[in-house]
Amino acid sequence: MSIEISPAWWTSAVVYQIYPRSFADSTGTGIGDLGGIRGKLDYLQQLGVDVVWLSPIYRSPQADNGYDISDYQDIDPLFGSLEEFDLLLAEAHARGIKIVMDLVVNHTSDEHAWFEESRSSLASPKRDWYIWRDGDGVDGHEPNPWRSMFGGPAWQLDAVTGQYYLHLFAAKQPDLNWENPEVRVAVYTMMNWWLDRGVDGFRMDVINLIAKVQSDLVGDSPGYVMGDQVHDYLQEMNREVFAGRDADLITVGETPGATVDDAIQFTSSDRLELDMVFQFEHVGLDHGPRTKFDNVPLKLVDLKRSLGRWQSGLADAGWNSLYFSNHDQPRSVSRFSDDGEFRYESATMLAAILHLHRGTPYVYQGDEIGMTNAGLTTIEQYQDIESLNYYAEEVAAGASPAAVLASLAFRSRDNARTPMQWDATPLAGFTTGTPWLEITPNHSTINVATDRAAGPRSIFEFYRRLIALRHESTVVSLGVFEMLEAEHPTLYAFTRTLGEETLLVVGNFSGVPSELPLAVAGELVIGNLVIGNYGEVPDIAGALLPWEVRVVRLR
Ligand code: TEU
Repeated sequence: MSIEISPAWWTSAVVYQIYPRSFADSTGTGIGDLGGIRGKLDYLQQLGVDVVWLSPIYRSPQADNGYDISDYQDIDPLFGSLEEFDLLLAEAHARGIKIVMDLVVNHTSDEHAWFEESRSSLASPKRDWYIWRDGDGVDGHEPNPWRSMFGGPAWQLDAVTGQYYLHLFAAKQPDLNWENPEVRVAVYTMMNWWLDRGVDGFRMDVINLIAKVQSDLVGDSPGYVMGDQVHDYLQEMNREVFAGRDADLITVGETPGATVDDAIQFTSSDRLELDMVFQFEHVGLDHGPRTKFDNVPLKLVDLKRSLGRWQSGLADAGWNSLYFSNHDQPRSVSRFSDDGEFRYESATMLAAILHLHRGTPYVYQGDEIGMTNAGLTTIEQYQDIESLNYYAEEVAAGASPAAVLASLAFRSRDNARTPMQWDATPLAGFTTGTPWLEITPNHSTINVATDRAAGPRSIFEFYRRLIALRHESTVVSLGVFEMLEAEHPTLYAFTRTLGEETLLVVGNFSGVPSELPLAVAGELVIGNLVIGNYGEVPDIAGALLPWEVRVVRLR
């Protein structure tokens, strides 16, 4: 007798990421807030998303826009209060939208009470909650040569005790010591507190970095930090936090550097760790060898090879999360396609390609109206700590400011963090105050109101249809993925098959018509159009038009 196991709900769900400080400001501070989000719940319901992931809203000195938390069990006054959060949760739930919190537990803020206690003396009961070492007496005296992801050494000398603490990110983000069971209990207790309050899951910031390779913490080994204990910790977390209520939750781990094999371990359902992870391979393909700011052109065959490997690697063994953008990445329409003449076609083609892979798609706020990179030209316009540190380091090392600014204009995280463009009015309907980061001037034409009035050329409407398609169609949520034409330089083509049903998806990653290989062309003629960004095209067999995408049902 075979037992039917029904697929997890998040296989047919779509997640929408909100970067709260840039979404909607209800108080005129120039910074988005919870009231602003509440005011846009109808908008999100119209789009049809199932889950909203909120980037951090906890109390924080905001050294890294909230990814530096000083109190895990409070809301930063910039964004509102716990009472307001409860309202948001209730109003989202009433619309069938789940709320996922960002869980940042690789590190805290240096202003968290735990760290203040830890740094106070060698004998502090919380000394061992963070990672303290003596200097090694050579070079810069840091315990080892690890570099912070935001530039400079990953170790900060603390005058109080003369020891160094580890910070993989900014000096204001000291790393917690997960080896210490008290730390783990404190984190699990906090997570349970949020779940008891009604939240529906967690997006876990750099969760693969919590387990340091202890032998690397001394000496000068290159030390990429993903110790095997990470799996023990996540299984323990699962037992202590998710057990008994995991069927309704969603957990996604952010795992820079994770391989397909790592991801299988994190997401295979029998291991009881995470539902899915954000892998980074495909968003590193256009990085130069030295830093992510060395921009190299992306080859479509590389993107297909990478995403194709993840599709086949996790097919029966795990689950993918699907993303082209988030608050750390450039805007996808500017990065991968044409954000000018063919912006509508580009944005919708990218969306269709992404959403029709097997996995859970993530929509980053503004992508659903085709928002573009920011176009910043002076360093004074930037706010992001990573961008500012990079600029200072490079210019100090002799680079030309103009060249560094050109790299930032393409790659900086601020490209995705500009305020949401709601309408064409001077402050884009985002705020009545002074926006914390400049509003992109193109908001006069690229905004929600204009897009939604665009009838058949509304990007929002295209997203809405893609999301609805995932809800209605099990071939979209569960179908087997097969890449076609892997070596074709401009076409991205694949099928999804479940039982008797097959969908064919073909996108043109170029601004000129792409001739179709015969096999694909023949199939396109036979199939019925499910969704496309040029409407019903008469010349369906010949070529794909610039940035065109067609999805057809073959059987
Ligand atoms: O990001 C971790 C990460 O590895 C990168 O994406 C990082 O943001 C950076 O771009 C490296 O060049 C997470 C958060 O998403 C990010 O916003 C935080 O700054 C970071 O962790 C620290 O919490």
